[in-house]
Amino acid sequence: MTRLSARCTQLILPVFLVGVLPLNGAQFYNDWAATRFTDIPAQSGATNDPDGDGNANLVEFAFGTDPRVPDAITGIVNPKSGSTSGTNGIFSVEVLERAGRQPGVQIDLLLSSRLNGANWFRPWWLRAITNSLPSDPIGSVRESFTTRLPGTNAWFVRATVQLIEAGAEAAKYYVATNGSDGNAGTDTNHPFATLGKAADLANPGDLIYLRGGIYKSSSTISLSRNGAPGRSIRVRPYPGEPVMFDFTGEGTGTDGISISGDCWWLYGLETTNAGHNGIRLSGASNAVERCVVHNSGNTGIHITGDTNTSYNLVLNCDSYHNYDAPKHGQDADGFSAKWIFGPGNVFSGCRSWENADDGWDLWMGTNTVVITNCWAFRMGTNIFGDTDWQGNGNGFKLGGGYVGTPHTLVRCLAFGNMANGVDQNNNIAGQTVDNNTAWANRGANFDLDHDSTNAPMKSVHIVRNNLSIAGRSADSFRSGSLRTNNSWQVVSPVATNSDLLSVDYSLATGPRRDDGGLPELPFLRPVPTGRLVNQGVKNGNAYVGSAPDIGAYESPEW
Ligand SMILES: [Ca+2]
Ligand SMILES: [Ca+2]
Ligand SMILES: [Ca+2]
Ligand SMILES: [Ca+2]
Repeated sequence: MTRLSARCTQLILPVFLVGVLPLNGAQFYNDWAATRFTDIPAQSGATNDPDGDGNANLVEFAFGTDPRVPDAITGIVNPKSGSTSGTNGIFSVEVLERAGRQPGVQIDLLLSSRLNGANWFRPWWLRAITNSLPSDPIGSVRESFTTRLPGTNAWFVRATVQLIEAGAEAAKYYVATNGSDGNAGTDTNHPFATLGKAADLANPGDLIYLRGGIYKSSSTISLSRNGAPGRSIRVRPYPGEPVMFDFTGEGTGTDGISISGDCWWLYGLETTNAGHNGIRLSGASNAVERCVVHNSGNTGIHITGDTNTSYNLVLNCDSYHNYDAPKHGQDADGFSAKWIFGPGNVFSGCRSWENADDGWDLWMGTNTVVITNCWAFRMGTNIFGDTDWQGNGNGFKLGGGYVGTPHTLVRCLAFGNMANGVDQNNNIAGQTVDNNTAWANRGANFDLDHDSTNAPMKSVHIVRNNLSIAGRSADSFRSGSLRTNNSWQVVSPVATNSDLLSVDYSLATGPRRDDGGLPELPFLRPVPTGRLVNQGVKNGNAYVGSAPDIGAYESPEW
């Protein structure tokens, strides 16, 4: 633990917790050790401690100490600044990673105000790599962690280390840009050339590795076979080798990757220049995780099909610069679930920016979609030089076409969109809109009264704990909407930028955490102990402190 305060920056004792480990974490660590040492300790598991110095191999791996030699890990966690009075103190800690920043290892810092270690919590941390000092080992980096908390406490600091990437495992099929579909495809020296070839052979539980590089394809890659529950067919890059699919040359209306089968798990892929959707989902129980989809000719990641199109998860994906030139931007959304699909489809942890039309569009969707912890920003901006621009520019468009389906939008950010932040469109069912933050949209932040014909509603909107600041048009809601504990109801005078830690959105498109999570920024977070904290109504969503905060973020308490 390191004690952090301005008056007393005192190193007490470093304590490292080792996080959840993938099954083959030992191999990842062994690969590292093999390149650095002439021998690998007999106890080479990530949680083993063969030198008995109290630091598990994974910790020594993360911080660059020797797993074979007892060495106290000192000088790793260094308080840089703290404040002792007033509120909103800035606390900064620097972490020395002697062996450089290990890919796939998530280091987090926990704080407690008590020496006995009660009430550890993880605040948000703005992270930046800083220069190493002349006395640091060659190849080391220092990573700064900065947060803002009320300034009257001294904090004890400890680190957790979690292994995210586990290194290569044995795969059923290998694909490489220099491969051949005439190869056996079952080892890395005889890879296939196309993902489609492997996909046509895959069975439940199979892993397909893609070696790094750019895969060019002018036709749709179809994933039509089925995995099984608990035994998805996994498609992912070989560890440490970025993979891009470039669909340049596809015709308008031709998708990039089409998942019509069930139980596929696509992880860590990038697509560009698809003729139509970058990734289209029409099967069931599929996961698309940590994929980046951009410059598609229509919506980036799209769910549609039939009633079997259900329980798909789109997790921690980014979708940007998608644009349909023939219709001057009126169709291409970042993410969408449209027309016919079944229940259980979820978007979580995703970012959508600068797409031609909307961030999310649930146009005429026939079943409830949950969108949680997602960001939609700068939609509808004509960055494409289109002289007959038709893009809408809503952040979250919750349905349309007078189909009545209740959707759920929770803990999302909508900001800087050219039209509305959150928009009902012509959905005639009530929507659940809880704990969202809408800021500086060019239309209304919340327009849940968007229906020019005023068609009768099947149910009422539930609108709780939302934060609205600096929308250009007034927020509006269908009469009868159940509105509870929103910023405009509990804060007077109305909430302004001064209720926020930051309105600097410049890092919103920045890198994600190692675990795939959204970047942690001060942007749009409530001022600690400010007017938005603990002012929400308990609505079933997790919170800290005595009650939910207003908006998408919870201030930590201790
Ligand atoms: Ca050790
Ligand atoms: Ca050691
Ligand atoms: Ca749209
Ligand atoms: Ca709270």
